[in-house]
Amino acid sequence: MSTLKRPYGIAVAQLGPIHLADSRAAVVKRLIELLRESKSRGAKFVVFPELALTTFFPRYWMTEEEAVERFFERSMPGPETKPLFDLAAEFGIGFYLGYAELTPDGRRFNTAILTDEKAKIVGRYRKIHLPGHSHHIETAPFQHLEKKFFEVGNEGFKVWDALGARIGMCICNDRRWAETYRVMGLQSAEIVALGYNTPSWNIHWNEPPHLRMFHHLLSLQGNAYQNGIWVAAAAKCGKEDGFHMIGGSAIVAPTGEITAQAQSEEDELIFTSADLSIGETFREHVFNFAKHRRPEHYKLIVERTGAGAPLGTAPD
Ligand code: CDV
Repeated sequence: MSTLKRPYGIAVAQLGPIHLADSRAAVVKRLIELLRESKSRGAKFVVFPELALTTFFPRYWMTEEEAVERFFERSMPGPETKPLFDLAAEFGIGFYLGYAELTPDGRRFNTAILTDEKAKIVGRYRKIHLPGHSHHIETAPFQHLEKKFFEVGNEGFKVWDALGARIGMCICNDRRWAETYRVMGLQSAEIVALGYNTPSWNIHWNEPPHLRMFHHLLSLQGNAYQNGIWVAAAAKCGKEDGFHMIGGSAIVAPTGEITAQAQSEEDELIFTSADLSIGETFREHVFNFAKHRRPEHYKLIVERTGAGAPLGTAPD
């Protein structure tokens, strides 16, 4: 018998590389394999990566029309993804799945969905912190064209009562911003799910490569602790047609401790039998928001975007 107060099986399904030549059907087969393993481990919820159905295409310069034709989904589920939904419904497992969304009126978002036990889509998140640029950088070894191919998400950071927990979603670069988690923490999030594609080289500055993994884990761990939440983060990683991305998929407890971490840069399932009550303890004590937060002193957070002049004056 479990000694956990609120046991909850969380799986993270890391994906190894998806090459340009790989078909959607082949990728969905891999997702299904990972879903089967999630079932055998006892997961209630499995997290797949950002843009999980294709290669990380924002690295390539192309027109928006070409990108839409090759990499965007017009419906979810679509004919290729339906087998994943069917099996998830049979298993009674919910999932987070990232993909490039084309809306019926032609808008483009970097999106993740949340499904319930019947594989019904109950939540949608459209990426807000879009990194990169929209112009062609001739000198770079690859591009990061999220600002060209996607609009900034227009639905905010939300939390859903689903799958027996309060679940929030964000995508990749969002995980580096404290605001992402706090907005969900203020909606009593218990689990935050996210997928990512993080190139191991930064095309904008000469960042030492080892910092990529350090900052990834630091962001997950610090924000899990400061909000009393479980964070489940799924990478797409390894070398996609020669372009390397970091692995390090992880599940982090509200203590800030890593409870599971991927070892490879291939398809790999990691799992934690989480106790959701650990988060309750943190939210009742050190991070009891209602008791200790002082929003009257946080106004700059919503009034300013970039850093500006200091407010300090000499005391009377
Ligand atoms: N897909 C991403 O959002 N990647 C960014 C890279 C560009 C730094 C990330 O934050 O991992």
